[in-house]
Amino acid sequence: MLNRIDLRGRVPSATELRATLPRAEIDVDAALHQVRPVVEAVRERGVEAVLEYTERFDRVRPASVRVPRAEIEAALTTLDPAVRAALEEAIDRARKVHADQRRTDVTTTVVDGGTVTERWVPVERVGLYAPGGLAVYPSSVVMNVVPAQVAGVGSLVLCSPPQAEFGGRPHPTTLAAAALLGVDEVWAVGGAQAVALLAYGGTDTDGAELVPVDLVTGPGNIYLTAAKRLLRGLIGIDSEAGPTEIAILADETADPVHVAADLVSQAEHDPLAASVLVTTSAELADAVDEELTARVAATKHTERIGEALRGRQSGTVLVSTVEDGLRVVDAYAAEHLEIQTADARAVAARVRNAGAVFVGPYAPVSLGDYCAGSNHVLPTGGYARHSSGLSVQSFLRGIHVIDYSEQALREVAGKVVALANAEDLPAHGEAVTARFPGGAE
Ligand code: HSO
Ligand code: ZN
Repeated sequence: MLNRIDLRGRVPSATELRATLPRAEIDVDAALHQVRPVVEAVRERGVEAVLEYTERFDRVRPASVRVPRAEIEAALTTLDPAVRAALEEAIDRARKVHADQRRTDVTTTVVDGGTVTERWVPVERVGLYAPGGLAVYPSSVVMNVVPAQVAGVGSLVLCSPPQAEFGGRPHPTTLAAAALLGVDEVWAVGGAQAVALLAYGGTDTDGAELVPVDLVTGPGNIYLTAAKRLLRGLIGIDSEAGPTEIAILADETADPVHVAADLVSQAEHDPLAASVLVTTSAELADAVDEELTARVAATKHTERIGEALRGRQSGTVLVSTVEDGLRVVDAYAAEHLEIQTADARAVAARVRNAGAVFVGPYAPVSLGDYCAGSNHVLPTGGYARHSSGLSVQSFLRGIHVIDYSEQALREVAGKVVALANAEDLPAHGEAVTARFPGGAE
């Protein structure tokens, strides 16, 4: 089922590997010209334009875009108790992990009387996006809201596309997740319109105001991503999200049933999702292929999973050693990387590039998608080479606070003047010497 690339005997350089390894080609720039008029229209005409595009793209025209608070609360009454318990567990675990990861302010005494403090300050107002589309993503509400709340973000607004079958409101499970998290501002708007509305603000049909946000986070389709790219600067954004990816580094000790089940699980998201197996064992690769055929036929979303697994973005890479496998997965820089080898912990510790690493046979990616406590908004498309997933840090800014006494400045005045003159910026030096009319020394 999976395309095979045989790199046994010779592992190419990282640059060559990047060109060889399977990856979906997502051309965000190509979507920009479709998104630009949408963003412009929302800037000029606000909610009126939002409703026009909602009607066109979501095939529904809600009476208002803001979801009344009572409706958010009401979503809890129809929520399946087992799903409620699971969401609560997911929230608790995510809070526990993210709370431990909040940075604390650090003050460094550089010299007597001279300190620099890094103060971590939360972004004031944040727009979080939870996609609709092929699946419903209440878990993504959790993964966006929890780190923002732990960071101390004062004002949160959630956007999610309206669903025709729910009267133009976001999916009730998405609303229920918002209620459980204490988010009371939800707007039923999706795609590029959502990002534009969050960036520019707007007034709803009933007069409710959407106050513009400072930062937008959360995954979405290519149009949402294009809108984020267009509006970046006016607003901050998290890393751009492409189709989801799983890579598994496995040796002959891996169980082909686990490997196949995990490859299928992420292929379930999208026909463009990538499932990549990197293995030292041709026997395992064969067994996984066989298992995939049976699993894909037996599971619910056969069609899109089959498309994802057969797509050029998915495949099996054969390597001679786990060492070579590590070079391959580092070059690929997967959103999710599972290590299913002997001594998985030691192998995992050597990984350099991945959005998240799942260690050993009992840490499947779907655990991380919901209930590990880790965040599931992760860098895709090789972005793991330079970016991290969503975290408390994504919602904080580090402000350096410089506090020097007269004496501390006096001691270093000559050095500032020397550097200022070296850059031919003498007024910089004069800003220091002006404070010491009798001379600094
Ligand atoms: N695997 C997705 C997250 C997700 N899975 C949400 C299920 N629901 C991207 O990390
Ligand atoms: Zn998933």
